[in-house]
Amino acid sequence: MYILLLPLLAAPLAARPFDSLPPARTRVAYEPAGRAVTITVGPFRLPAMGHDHDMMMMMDEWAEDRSDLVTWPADTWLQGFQLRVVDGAGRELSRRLLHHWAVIDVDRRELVYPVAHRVMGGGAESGDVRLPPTVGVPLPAGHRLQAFFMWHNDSDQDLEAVYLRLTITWLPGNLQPRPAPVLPFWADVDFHPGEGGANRYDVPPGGSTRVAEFTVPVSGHLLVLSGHLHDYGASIRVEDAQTGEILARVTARRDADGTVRGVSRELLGLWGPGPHLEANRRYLIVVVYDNPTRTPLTGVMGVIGGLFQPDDVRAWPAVDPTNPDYQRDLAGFLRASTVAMANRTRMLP
Ligand SMILES: [Cu+2]
Repeated sequence: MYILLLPLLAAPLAARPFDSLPPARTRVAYEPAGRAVTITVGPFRLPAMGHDHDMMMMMDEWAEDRSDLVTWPADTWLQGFQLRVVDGAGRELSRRLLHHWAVIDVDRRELVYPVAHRVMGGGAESGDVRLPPTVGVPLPAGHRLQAFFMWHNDSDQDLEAVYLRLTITWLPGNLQPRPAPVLPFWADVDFHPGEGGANRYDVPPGGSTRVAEFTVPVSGHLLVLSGHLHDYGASIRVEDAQTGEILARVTARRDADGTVRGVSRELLGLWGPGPHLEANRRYLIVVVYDNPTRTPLTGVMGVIGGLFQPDDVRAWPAVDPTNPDYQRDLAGFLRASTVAMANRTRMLP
């Protein structure tokens, strides 16, 4: 019986090696001595997409992969993270294989929106983060984290068995002197909770300036600001809506052909307290794109992200899981990742 079955099973597997990939798994390594937690998700199969960005968008339709929920193991201050893309042998691959990624904390709300807190994340162009030990992101035991990410293999080669490996470093929650609490935040110039991809817009020839208003529910200082822009992006600034005062600005680092290589990281709290945002006051996010081409740029994004130091962290509103935006946002993540995981051209379900 086994003798008969084995060749039958082995033949198609040998002919289609990608199909032999096991489904992506989440592994968590908690290393208290090293004050680190490493989350590994994979394997994923990444077919070559070439340089056709629109093609990726059509095929995957905002498909994001996800990790399982990870329950945080201890009362901590997060200090930083190191993100690596590795192959099955642990060899490092290009970070640019990840178009964007985020880890959400479903048990805390965002600063600007009543949705799950994006506790860390970035785009292909952003780097690792390491905070000075005088500040930390409070993360208590029991908070549930989940990673979501979009792969983008723009090389000419299919990649087999690719893993995302995220190492998070922390300090013990009872550390003295106590670090100042800081929380990552983000704001989107075109925010649509739960509608992945709806935050994209087009830029006509000549360029555009797009504006959105936002408020924060708790006062505090902007310590660090960076952002996410697509090619030909120029800058993003934060303004006081009433006075027009520019509180902060980040700029794109670009190649001569308009390719965005990075967005500046402004250390606003390095030499002073950083700009102060008041609870419930109106602010603007202003996104500037150039477009020297003769056709519209399609599907661009304008997102700021950074670190916020609340005047009183206890005033941070509790997460409200019954809030419709919270639910829409989370449902969007889960829907997008269900699409990704059902894509049989990439991996087995
Ligand atoms: Cu983007």
